[in-house]
Amino acid sequence: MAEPAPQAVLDSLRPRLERLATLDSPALEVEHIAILGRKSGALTALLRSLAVLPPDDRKRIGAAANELRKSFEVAFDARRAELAGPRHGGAGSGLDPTLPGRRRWVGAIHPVTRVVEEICEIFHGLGFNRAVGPEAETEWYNFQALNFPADHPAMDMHDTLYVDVGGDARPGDGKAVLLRTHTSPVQVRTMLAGPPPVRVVIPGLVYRKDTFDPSHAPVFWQIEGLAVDRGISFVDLKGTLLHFARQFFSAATRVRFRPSYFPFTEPSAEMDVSCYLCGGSGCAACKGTGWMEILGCGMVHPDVLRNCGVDPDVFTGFAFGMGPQRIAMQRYGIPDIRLLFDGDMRFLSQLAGAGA
Ligand code: 2NL
Repeated sequence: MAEPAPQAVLDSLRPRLERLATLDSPALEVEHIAILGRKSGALTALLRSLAVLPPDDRKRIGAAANELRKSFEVAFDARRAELAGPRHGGAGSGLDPTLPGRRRWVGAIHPVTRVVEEICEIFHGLGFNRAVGPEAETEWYNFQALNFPADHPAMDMHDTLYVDVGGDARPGDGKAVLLRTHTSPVQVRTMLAGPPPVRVVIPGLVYRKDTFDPSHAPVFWQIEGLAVDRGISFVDLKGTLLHFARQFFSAATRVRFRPSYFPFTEPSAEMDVSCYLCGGSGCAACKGTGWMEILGCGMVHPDVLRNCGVDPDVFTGFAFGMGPQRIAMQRYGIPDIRLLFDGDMRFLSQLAGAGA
Protein backbone atom coordinates (compact mmCIF):
# COMPACT_ATOMS: atom_id res chain seq x y z
CA MET A 1 0.00 0.00 0.00
CA ALA A 2 1.23 3.44 -0.89
CA GLU A 3 2.32 5.88 1.84
CA PRO A 4 -0.37 8.51 2.59
CA ALA A 5 0.36 11.82 0.91
CA PRO A 6 2.56 14.08 3.13
CA GLN A 7 -0.03 16.87 3.16
CA ALA A 8 -2.71 14.41 4.36
CA VAL A 9 -0.40 13.34 7.21
CA LEU A 10 0.11 16.95 8.28
CA ASP A 11 -3.64 17.63 8.16
CA SER A 12 -4.39 14.55 10.26
CA LEU A 13 -1.81 15.47 12.92
CA ARG A 14 -2.84 19.08 13.52
CA PRO A 15 -6.09 18.35 15.50
CA ARG A 16 -4.09 16.08 17.83
CA LEU A 17 -2.08 19.14 18.92
CA GLU A 18 -5.15 20.66 20.56
CA ARG A 19 -6.06 17.41 22.29
CA LEU A 20 -2.75 17.14 24.20
CA ALA A 21 -4.13 19.48 26.89
CA THR A 22 -6.81 16.89 27.75
CA LEU A 23 -4.52 13.86 28.11
CA ASP A 24 -3.34 12.35 31.39
CA SER A 25 0.31 11.39 31.89
CA PRO A 26 0.28 7.83 30.44
CA ALA A 27 -1.83 8.86 27.45
CA LEU A 28 0.48 11.82 26.88
CA GLU A 29 3.55 9.57 26.70
CA VAL A 30 1.80 7.16 24.28
CA GLU A 31 0.90 10.11 22.09
CA HIS A 32 4.47 11.43 22.25
CA ILE A 33 5.79 8.13 20.89
CA ALA A 34 3.06 7.99 18.24
CA ILE A 35 3.91 11.45 16.89
CA LEU A 36 7.51 12.30 17.77
CA GLY A 37 8.92 8.80 18.56
CA ARG A 38 12.36 8.35 16.96
CA LYS A 39 11.48 5.02 15.35
CA SER A 40 7.80 5.11 14.50
CA GLY A 41 6.53 8.61 15.18
CA ALA A 42 4.23 9.80 12.39
CA LEU A 43 5.85 13.23 12.20
CA THR A 44 9.35 11.77 12.43
CA ALA A 45 8.56 9.44 9.51
CA LEU A 46 7.18 12.35 7.49
CA LEU A 47 10.32 14.43 8.09
CA ARG A 48 12.48 11.48 7.08
CA SER A 49 10.52 11.00 3.85
CA LEU A 50 11.12 14.61 2.73
CA ALA A 51 14.30 13.60 0.91
CA VAL A 52 12.38 11.66 -1.74
CA LEU A 53 9.93 14.48 -2.54
CA PRO A 54 10.30 16.74 -5.55
CA PRO A 55 12.23 19.92 -4.54
CA ASP A 56 9.21 22.24 -4.52
CA ASP A 57 7.14 19.90 -2.33
CA ARG A 58 10.16 19.26 -0.13
CA LYS A 59 10.50 22.95 0.69
CA ARG A 60 6.80 23.58 1.31
CA ILE A 61 6.00 20.36 3.21
CA GLY A 62 9.35 20.53 5.03
CA ALA A 63 8.67 24.00 6.40
CA ALA A 64 5.16 23.07 7.53
CA ALA A 65 6.31 19.79 9.09
CA ASN A 66 9.14 21.43 11.03
CA GLU A 67 6.81 24.10 12.36
CA LEU A 68 4.34 21.46 13.47
CA ARG A 69 7.15 19.51 15.18
CA LYS A 70 8.10 22.61 17.17
CA SER A 71 4.47 23.19 18.12
CA PHE A 72 4.17 19.61 19.33
CA GLU A 73 7.38 19.88 21.36
CA VAL A 74 6.15 23.03 23.07
CA ALA A 75 2.72 21.52 23.70
CA PHE A 76 4.13 18.27 25.12
CA ASP A 77 6.42 20.23 27.45
CA ALA A 78 3.58 22.46 28.61
CA ARG A 79 1.24 19.55 29.33
CA ARG A 80 3.95 17.62 31.17
CA ALA A 81 4.67 20.63 33.38
CA GLU A 82 1.00 21.12 34.05
CA LEU A 83 0.59 17.50 35.11
CA ALA A 84 3.70 17.65 37.31
CA GLY A 85 2.02 19.89 39.89
CA PRO A 86 0.13 23.04 40.67
CA ARG A 87 3.18 25.24 41.18
CA HIS A 88 2.95 26.61 37.66
CA GLY A 89 -0.46 28.00 38.33
CA GLY A 90 -1.87 26.89 35.02
CA ALA A 91 -5.54 26.37 34.35
CA GLY A 92 -6.93 23.51 36.43
CA SER A 93 -3.98 23.59 38.83
CA GLY A 94 -6.16 24.82 41.71
CA LEU A 95 -3.89 27.82 42.23
CA ASP A 96 -5.14 31.31 41.62
CA PRO A 97 -2.03 33.40 40.91
CA THR A 98 -4.06 36.59 41.20
CA LEU A 99 -4.74 36.12 44.93
CA PRO A 100 -2.63 38.22 47.33
CA GLY A 101 0.13 36.23 49.03
CA ARG A 102 -0.40 34.73 52.48
CA ARG A 103 1.72 36.36 55.14
CA ARG A 104 3.86 33.90 57.08
CA TRP A 105 2.99 33.80 60.81
CA VAL A 106 5.71 35.35 62.89
CA GLY A 107 6.11 33.69 66.30
CA ALA A 108 6.15 35.67 69.53
CA ILE A 109 7.11 34.96 73.11
CA HIS A 110 4.08 34.32 75.35
CA PRO A 111 3.51 37.26 77.75
CA VAL A 112 3.99 35.04 80.81
CA THR A 113 7.24 33.59 79.43
CA ARG A 114 8.45 37.10 78.72
CA VAL A 115 7.73 38.27 82.28
CA VAL A 116 9.33 35.14 83.80
CA GLU A 117 12.44 35.60 81.67
CA GLU A 118 12.75 39.31 82.45
CA ILE A 119 12.42 38.74 86.19
CA CYS A 120 14.96 35.91 86.23
CA GLU A 121 17.38 38.00 84.15
CA ILE A 122 17.21 40.93 86.58
CA PHE A 123 18.07 38.63 89.49
CA HIS A 124 20.73 36.93 87.41
CA GLY A 125 22.38 40.34 87.14
CA LEU A 126 22.58 40.36 90.96
CA GLY A 127 24.26 36.96 91.11
CA PHE A 128 21.18 34.76 91.56
CA ASN A 129 21.30 31.48 89.65
CA ARG A 130 18.22 29.85 88.25
CA ALA A 131 17.16 26.54 89.79
CA VAL A 132 14.30 24.16 89.03
CA GLY A 133 12.94 21.06 90.72
CA PRO A 134 10.18 18.44 90.72
CA GLU A 135 6.50 19.40 90.55
CA ALA A 136 5.46 16.30 92.53
CA GLU A 137 6.97 16.57 96.00
CA THR A 138 6.67 14.94 99.38
CA GLU A 139 4.88 16.80 102.12
CA TRP A 140 8.16 17.20 103.95
CA TYR A 141 9.75 19.33 101.21
CA ASN A 142 6.55 21.27 100.55
CA PHE A 143 5.31 21.84 104.12
CA GLN A 144 7.24 20.45 107.11
CA ALA A 145 10.69 21.76 106.11
CA LEU A 146 9.08 25.17 105.69
CA ASN A 147 7.67 25.30 109.19
CA PHE A 148 4.01 24.80 108.26
CA PRO A 149 2.14 23.75 111.42
CA ALA A 150 0.34 20.39 111.16
CA ASP A 151 -3.05 22.09 111.18
CA HIS A 152 -2.21 24.70 108.52
CA PRO A 153 -5.11 24.93 106.04
CA ALA A 154 -2.76 24.62 103.03
CA MET A 155 -2.08 21.02 104.08
CA ASP A 156 -5.76 20.16 103.87
CA MET A 157 -6.92 17.81 101.11
CA HIS A 158 -9.35 20.54 100.09
CA ASP A 159 -6.56 23.00 99.30
CA THR A 160 -3.80 20.74 98.01
CA LEU A 161 -3.71 18.13 95.24
CA TYR A 162 -2.37 14.93 96.78
CA VAL A 163 -1.08 12.21 94.46
CA ASP A 164 -1.86 8.57 95.22
CA VAL A 165 1.43 6.78 94.59
CA GLY A 166 0.50 3.59 96.46
CA GLY A 167 2.39 2.55 99.61
CA ASP A 168 1.31 3.43 103.13
CA ALA A 169 2.05 7.18 103.19
CA ARG A 170 -0.79 9.21 104.68
CA PRO A 171 -1.46 12.94 104.38
CA GLY A 172 0.24 14.60 107.34
CA ASP A 173 3.07 12.11 107.83
CA GLY A 174 5.56 13.99 105.66
CA LYS A 175 5.89 11.19 103.11
CA ALA A 176 2.64 11.71 101.25
CA VAL A 177 3.15 12.96 97.70
CA LEU A 178 1.48 16.08 96.37
CA LEU A 179 1.72 18.58 93.54
CA ARG A 180 3.84 21.37 95.02
CA THR A 181 1.81 24.35 96.18
CA HIS A 182 4.79 26.71 95.81
CA THR A 183 8.33 26.55 94.44
CA SER A 184 9.84 26.68 97.96
CA PRO A 185 10.71 22.93 97.95
CA VAL A 186 13.36 23.77 95.34
CA GLN A 187 14.93 26.26 97.76
CA VAL A 188 14.88 23.58 100.46
CA ARG A 189 16.64 21.19 98.07
CA THR A 190 19.18 23.88 97.13
CA MET A 191 20.07 24.54 100.79
CA LEU A 192 20.34 20.83 101.54
CA ALA A 193 22.58 20.33 98.49
CA GLY A 194 25.45 22.48 99.78
CA PRO A 195 26.56 25.16 102.23
CA PRO A 196 25.90 28.90 101.79
CA PRO A 197 26.37 31.29 100.14
CA VAL A 198 23.12 30.53 98.30
CA ARG A 199 21.54 32.86 95.78
CA VAL A 200 18.84 31.25 93.66
CA VAL A 201 15.78 32.32 91.73
CA ILE A 202 13.23 29.61 90.99
CA PRO A 203 10.55 29.91 88.34
CA GLY A 204 8.00 27.12 87.99
CA LEU A 205 4.46 25.86 87.97
CA VAL A 206 2.61 25.29 91.24
CA TYR A 207 -0.74 23.64 91.96
CA ARG A 208 -3.72 24.37 94.18
CA LYS A 209 -7.13 22.73 94.43
CA ASP A 210 -8.84 25.76 92.89
CA THR A 211 -11.26 25.96 89.99
CA PHE A 212 -10.67 28.39 87.15
CA ASP A 213 -12.21 31.83 87.54
CA PRO A 214 -11.02 35.27 86.41
CA SER A 215 -8.40 35.45 89.16
CA HIS A 216 -7.71 31.79 90.06
CA ALA A 217 -6.29 28.76 88.31
CA PRO A 218 -5.49 25.27 89.65
CA VAL A 219 -2.01 25.58 88.13
CA PHE A 220 -0.07 28.81 87.90
CA TRP A 221 3.44 30.26 87.77
CA GLN A 222 5.47 31.33 90.74
CA ILE A 223 8.94 32.80 91.05
CA GLU A 224 10.71 32.59 94.38
CA GLY A 225 14.12 33.84 95.35
CA LEU A 226 16.45 33.03 98.23
CA ALA A 227 19.72 34.50 99.46
CA VAL A 228 21.55 32.93 102.41
CA ASP A 229 24.97 34.00 103.66
CA ARG A 230 26.77 35.44 106.68
CA GLY A 231 25.38 38.80 107.76
CA ILE A 232 22.40 39.07 105.41
CA SER A 233 19.85 41.52 106.81
CA PHE A 234 16.51 43.10 105.95
CA VAL A 235 18.54 45.93 104.36
CA ASP A 236 19.79 43.48 101.73
CA LEU A 237 16.22 42.33 101.13
CA LYS A 238 15.00 45.91 100.62
CA GLY A 239 17.90 46.95 98.42
CA THR A 240 17.60 43.85 96.24
CA LEU A 241 13.85 44.14 95.77
CA LEU A 242 13.99 47.90 95.15
CA HIS A 243 16.58 47.31 92.43
CA PHE A 244 14.33 44.62 90.94
CA ALA A 245 11.28 46.92 90.95
CA ARG A 246 13.18 49.77 89.29
CA GLN A 247 14.59 47.46 86.63
CA PHE A 248 11.30 45.72 85.91
CA PHE A 249 8.89 48.68 86.10
CA SER A 250 10.77 51.98 85.79
CA ALA A 251 13.63 53.92 87.35
CA ALA A 252 11.05 56.18 89.05
CA THR A 253 9.31 53.30 90.84
CA ARG A 254 8.98 53.59 94.63
CA VAL A 255 8.36 50.64 96.92
CA ARG A 256 6.74 50.20 100.32
CA PHE A 257 6.76 47.26 102.71
CA ARG A 258 3.76 46.26 104.82
CA PRO A 259 4.03 43.75 107.69
CA SER A 260 2.65 40.31 106.82
CA TYR A 261 2.87 36.69 107.89
CA PHE A 262 4.30 33.53 106.34
CA PRO A 263 5.21 30.44 108.39
CA PHE A 264 8.66 30.30 106.73
CA THR A 265 9.81 33.89 107.23
CA GLU A 266 10.17 36.16 110.27
CA PRO A 267 9.68 39.04 109.93
CA SER A 268 7.47 38.86 106.84
CA ALA A 269 6.26 41.61 104.52
CA GLU A 270 4.30 42.40 101.39
CA MET A 271 5.99 44.71 98.93
CA ASP A 272 3.96 47.21 96.90
CA VAL A 273 5.28 49.27 93.99
CA SER A 274 4.04 52.73 93.07
CA CYS A 275 1.55 52.31 90.24
CA TYR A 276 3.53 52.42 87.01
CA LEU A 277 0.51 53.66 85.08
CA CYS A 278 -0.40 56.74 87.15
CA GLY A 279 2.89 57.15 89.02
CA GLY A 280 1.07 56.94 92.35
CA SER A 281 -1.70 59.50 91.99
CA GLY A 282 -4.39 56.82 91.74
CA CYS A 283 -6.09 55.28 88.71
CA ALA A 284 -8.29 52.34 87.74
CA ALA A 285 -5.32 49.94 87.49
CA CYS A 286 -4.31 50.57 91.15
CA LYS A 287 -7.93 51.00 92.28
CA GLY A 288 -7.19 54.59 93.26
CA THR A 289 -4.56 53.65 95.84
CA GLY A 290 -1.44 54.58 93.83
CA TRP A 291 0.11 51.23 94.84
CA MET A 292 0.21 47.71 93.42
CA GLU A 293 0.96 44.62 95.48
CA ILE A 294 3.75 42.71 93.78
CA LEU A 295 5.31 40.14 96.10
CA GLY A 296 5.66 38.61 99.56
CA CYS A 297 9.01 38.42 101.30
CA GLY A 298 10.82 38.10 104.60
CA MET A 299 13.85 36.89 106.52
CA VAL A 300 14.12 33.11 106.40
CA HIS A 301 12.83 31.64 109.68
CA PRO A 302 15.68 30.14 111.77
CA ASP A 303 13.76 26.84 112.04
CA VAL A 304 13.62 26.63 108.22
CA LEU A 305 17.38 27.19 108.00
CA ARG A 306 17.89 24.47 110.60
CA ASN A 307 15.57 22.05 108.74
CA CYS A 308 17.67 22.65 105.64
CA GLY A 309 21.00 21.96 107.30
CA VAL A 310 22.03 25.61 107.71
CA ASP A 311 23.16 26.91 111.12
CA PRO A 312 21.02 29.98 111.93
CA ASP A 313 23.64 31.21 114.41
CA VAL A 314 26.10 31.60 111.53
CA PHE A 315 23.90 32.34 108.53
CA THR A 316 20.85 34.45 107.80
CA GLY A 317 18.85 34.88 104.63
CA PHE A 318 15.97 36.56 102.90
CA ALA A 319 13.37 35.08 100.57
CA PHE A 320 10.57 36.32 98.38
CA GLY A 321 7.82 34.97 96.17
CA MET A 322 5.72 36.46 93.40
CA GLY A 323 3.17 35.47 90.78
CA PRO A 324 4.45 36.37 87.28
CA GLN A 325 1.01 35.81 85.76
CA ARG A 326 -0.52 38.40 88.07
CA ILE A 327 2.31 40.77 87.22
CA ALA A 328 1.77 40.12 83.48
CA MET A 329 -1.96 40.84 83.96
CA GLN A 330 -1.17 44.15 85.66
CA ARG A 331 1.43 45.11 83.08
CA TYR A 332 -0.59 44.28 79.97
CA GLY A 333 -4.04 45.07 81.37
CA ILE A 334 -5.28 41.46 81.06
CA PRO A 335 -8.62 41.10 82.92
CA ASP A 336 -8.85 37.29 83.22
CA ILE A 337 -6.07 34.81 84.10
CA ARG A 338 -7.73 32.19 81.90
CA LEU A 339 -6.67 34.18 78.82
CA LEU A 340 -3.09 33.23 79.71
CA PHE A 341 -3.90 29.51 79.40
CA ASP A 342 -6.13 29.43 76.34
CA GLY A 343 -3.53 29.84 73.59
CA ASP A 344 -6.13 31.86 71.66
CA MET A 345 -4.32 33.66 68.85
CA ARG A 346 -6.96 36.40 68.75
CA PHE A 347 -5.81 37.36 72.26
CA LEU A 348 -2.10 36.55 72.01
CA SER A 349 -1.54 38.35 68.72
CA GLN A 350 -2.73 41.58 70.37
CA LEU A 351 0.17 41.29 72.82
CA ALA A 352 2.76 39.92 70.40
CA GLY A 353 4.18 43.34 69.66
CA ALA A 354 3.80 44.76 73.18
CA GLY A 355 7.22 45.70 74.50
CA ALA A 356 8.22 46.19 78.11
C1 2NL B 1 3.99 35.08 97.96
C2 2NL B 1 4.94 34.93 99.04
C3 2NL B 1 7.02 34.01 99.64
C4 2NL B 1 8.94 32.82 100.40
C5 2NL B 1 7.88 32.96 99.52
C6 2NL B 1 10.59 31.16 101.14
C7 2NL B 1 11.21 29.99 100.81
C8 2NL B 1 12.05 29.41 101.73
C9 2NL B 1 12.25 29.98 102.92
C10 2NL B 1 11.59 31.15 103.21
CL1 2NL B 1 12.82 27.95 101.35
N1 2NL B 1 10.77 31.72 102.32
N2 2NL B 1 9.76 31.73 100.23
C11 2NL B 1 9.11 33.76 101.39
C12 2NL B 1 8.22 34.80 101.52
C13 2NL B 1 7.16 34.94 100.63
O1 2NL B 1 6.00 34.08 98.74
O2 2NL B 1 3.09 35.86 98.06
N3 2NL B 1 4.16 34.35 96.88
C14 2NL B 1 3.32 34.44 95.74
